[in-house]
Amino acid sequence: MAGIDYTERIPNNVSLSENRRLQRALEDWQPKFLEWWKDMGPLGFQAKDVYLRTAISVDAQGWANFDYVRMPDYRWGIFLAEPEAGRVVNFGDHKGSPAWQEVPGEYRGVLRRLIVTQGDTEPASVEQQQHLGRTCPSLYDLRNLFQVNVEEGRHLWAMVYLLDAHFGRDGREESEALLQRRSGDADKPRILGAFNERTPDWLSFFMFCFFTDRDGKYQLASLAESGFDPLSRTCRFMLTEEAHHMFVGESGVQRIVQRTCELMREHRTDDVRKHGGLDLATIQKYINFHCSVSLDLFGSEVSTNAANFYTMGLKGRFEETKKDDDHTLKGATYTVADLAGDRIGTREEAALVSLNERLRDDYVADCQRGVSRWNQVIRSHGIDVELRLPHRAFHRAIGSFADVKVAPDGRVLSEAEWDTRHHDWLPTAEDQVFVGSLMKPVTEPGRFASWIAAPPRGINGQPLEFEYVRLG
Ligand code: BYC
Repeated sequence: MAGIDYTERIPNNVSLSENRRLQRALEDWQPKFLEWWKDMGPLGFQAKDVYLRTAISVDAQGWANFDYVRMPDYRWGIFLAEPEAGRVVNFGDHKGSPAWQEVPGEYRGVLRRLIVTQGDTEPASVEQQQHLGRTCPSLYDLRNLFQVNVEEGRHLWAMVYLLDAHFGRDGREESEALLQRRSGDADKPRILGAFNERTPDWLSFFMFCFFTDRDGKYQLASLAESGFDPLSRTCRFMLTEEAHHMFVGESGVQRIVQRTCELMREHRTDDVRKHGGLDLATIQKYINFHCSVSLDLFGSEVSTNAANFYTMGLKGRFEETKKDDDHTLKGATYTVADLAGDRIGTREEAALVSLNERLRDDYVADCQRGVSRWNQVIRSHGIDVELRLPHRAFHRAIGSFADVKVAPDGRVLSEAEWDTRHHDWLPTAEDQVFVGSLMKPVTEPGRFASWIAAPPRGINGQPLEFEYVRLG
């Protein structure tokens, strides 16, 4: 079961050939996906050989195979984690009942919406990153970008499989619509805010992988707890791939910070811009932006949707089964951030409606661990600056703080104060032009752009000079 059948047109470990109807639906969708990939996937590199990993098994050990592949030939397919014998619904009103193998009729609409929302983010991120290959800081980074892109493509396949296998005609229509919406398009935008933002440069890309892919980790982990077993198994396997995306983000920013510190020491100045580096103040502004738009992805602090998803047994908490409580949360409370007059404080709320905020808390703690590792690099250079996560109420568009102006340190501001100060906290047009000016492609094997340090090691034991993408 763990092995993946690559002899079929659509690689899979779900015995697709035994379900002719589903096989036909997916084979009908496959050329449309490839059409979309050709239009919206990485621009200018479709015919190049890229050193990519492909899943060959869903076992924890040895699931990946590395080889040169042209991206349109990547074997996108359908991989579910192994079934767990006797799995039950672990939370909500159906706690203790056998996990569902088919969609419970009464939850069909809600479940479809959750799967479509998850699925929509995957092609969106590929669209957002479409232009980046042209300005890569190294072949190593170029390869990592493409690895992330093909895996987001596979995550789209994962959601399309669920829609086609379990939602009949509606599911097939949703699968088509996933290929029709476009990131940032005024008429047919992607569903969630962060996925309509631009990713114009590599600093944004690394920040996106650190902050926005990490939302992916927490959302997928909550969906992996689902009582709808096919969703749970799909998300469990997706999480193994998501880890690499966050590695790309965290290590990418870390290498930028390292290079910045080296330049600061060498030239005895904070202003490393004139020496071809990214100053820490600019890096902080990008943190503020990407963190705040990613915090929005968790939804409102108080949400009846979230309570319903939980009570229905469709979306759990992060590490639900490791928690030691009644897993129904009836009568329980949780502390949520709250605006009281001109200050931000906290208040107790029913735990069920606070589930988005709870997941956001888990997420913020995880982000903080990464930022602390960046700060260790700064400290190791003897530099007295700390990067910080902005306050959770800063620059929010969703939830309790959408209508207030708040500084990164959590102070509530007047509109006038915000107007005069926000340029200090968020990337300005000028900052973006400067960052853009550094984005010159570096494509000689083993070389890296002026603004980013080399990584400590290559991919899959290969040296840094390895030709990760064959451009010749
Ligand atoms: N932008 O009660 P509310 C990933 C809507 S990332 C626009 O506040 P709820 C990845 C909401 O849809 C993970 N709209 O929130 C990363 C609702 O609309 P309706 C993606 C938003 O429903 C990088 C209304 O506001 N996965 O995988 O509790 C690269 C009120 O909703 C936003 C998921 O998100 C927003 N930011 O929670 C590639 C998991 N926030 O229904 C991939 C599935 C809220 O009134 N989704 N709204 O029309 C969910 O669990 C939930 O839909 C959300 C929102 C957590 C997103």
